[in-house]
Order: sequence, then C-alpha cells, then structure tokens
Amino acid sequence: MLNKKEGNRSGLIVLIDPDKIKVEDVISKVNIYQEQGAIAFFYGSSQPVKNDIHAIAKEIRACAKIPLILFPGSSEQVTPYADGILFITLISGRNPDYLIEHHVKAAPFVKKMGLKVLPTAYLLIECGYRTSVERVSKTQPLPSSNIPNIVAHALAGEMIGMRYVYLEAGSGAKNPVSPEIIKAVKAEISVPLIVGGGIRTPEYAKTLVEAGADFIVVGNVLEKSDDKEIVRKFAEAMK
Ligand code: 1GP
Repeated sequence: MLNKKEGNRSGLIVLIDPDKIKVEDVISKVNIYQEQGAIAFFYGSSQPVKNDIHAIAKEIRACAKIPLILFPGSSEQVTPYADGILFITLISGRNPDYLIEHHVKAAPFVKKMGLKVLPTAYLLIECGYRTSVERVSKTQPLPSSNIPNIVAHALAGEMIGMRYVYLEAGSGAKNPVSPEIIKAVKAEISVPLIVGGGIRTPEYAKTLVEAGADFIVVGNVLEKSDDKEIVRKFAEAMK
C-alpha cells in the first residue's frame, strides 16, 4: 500500500488531522496534495477528535486517487472510509493500552471493515518538550542521545513481526528526528522506515531521505504555510 513513486528514493505522505480540516475544504486540499506529488494520506490525531471523523474520511476518499491510510490515536478513530490502517504499537513506551489494549478493541472492526493492515512499530523520540502523544499515551519518549537504545527498539519491532518502523518526534516538534538516528536505525532494519514530526522544510526532508528515511510525513507545515507549491517542493526535494 505504501509504495514510492517509480525512480524516487522516498515517498511524501501528507497527514490530515480531522480536527484541522473543514469538510468543505477537503476536495481542494486533497487535489492539491495529490497533484503535487504526495503518495498517500495518513488520517488521524493523537488527541480525541471533535469533528465527524467518518464524514471527513468519506469526503477524502471520494476524491483521493492515492491511498487513504488511518493513523489512529486510539481505537475510536477507526472508520471504514479508508483503504488501510497503520496498526500502530507504541513500543517506545510501556503503557499496555498502547501495546495491546487498543489493538484488541479495534481488531474486530478492522476485520469487518476489510481495511488493509500495516503493522507498525511506533517509536516516540524525545524532541525537547512534552508532545501530545506523550501526554495522551502517558509514555516517555526515547532519549534522542541514546541511539543504540532507539536502534534496539526498532529491531525488536521488526523481530516481533511489524512491517514498518515509524520514528515520531511528535506533531509540531521543535526538534525533528535527526539524520544520525535515521542512519543508525536504517543500517539495522530491513523494513521500510517512516519518519515524521516537526519536518518544516524540503531541505530537511531531503537530509532525512539521504540518511535513509523511506517515507516522510508532514502535517503542520502545510496548514501553516502560505506557499501553494509547498507539497511539490517537498516531493521534488525527496526524489
Ligand atoms: C507525523 O505527527 C507527525 O508523524 C506530523 O507532524 O504535523 O509536525 O508535520 P507535523
């Protein structure tokens, strides 16, 4: 489901937060993002969602030509209006709710809805302040200075059988994941590496891709930027 475009080193994924988009803006935004080179949409929030999560997903799916993949902060964010779901396990933390409880709650629905499942080892990396993932999940991020420990977590995720490793600095992170961490993780794992959180410039995305990131996730910067070509610039930089 997550495929790089032919000839590209990496793929750009746009995160759509259901609480940060209006239903009436969905069509124009989705069209801009996909025309400018995004390869997939992630959809979800680390916080409880107030908007109608199903209605917005339905609208996105109706006009999306690229996969719409749920990136749920909890089992309550599962909707049938998607192509797949990142079945995330927060293995950087030790909270059983995010290691198995939400999975058990969601599994029967995911099966019934026929969503394609992408089992994902999700590692929260310290970014300089307390992120909403940290607050909501009541877990500690992995210290960014202890790279062997981050690599060990990623490896454990792969050995357990997870098909993707996701290094997350947190939405709006001041310090995104560093190229050094990506390089060290990529050298040890063989599954695709997704990186997100606080990535603000195409240049930084390029550095991360050169370090070994297979997929880069951006969210906040698109909502805040006035540059109408920003997605194209990210996609171009990552080729
Ligand atoms: C995806 O949470 C991130 O991994 C998105 O972060 O909103 O900071 O781009 P930003």
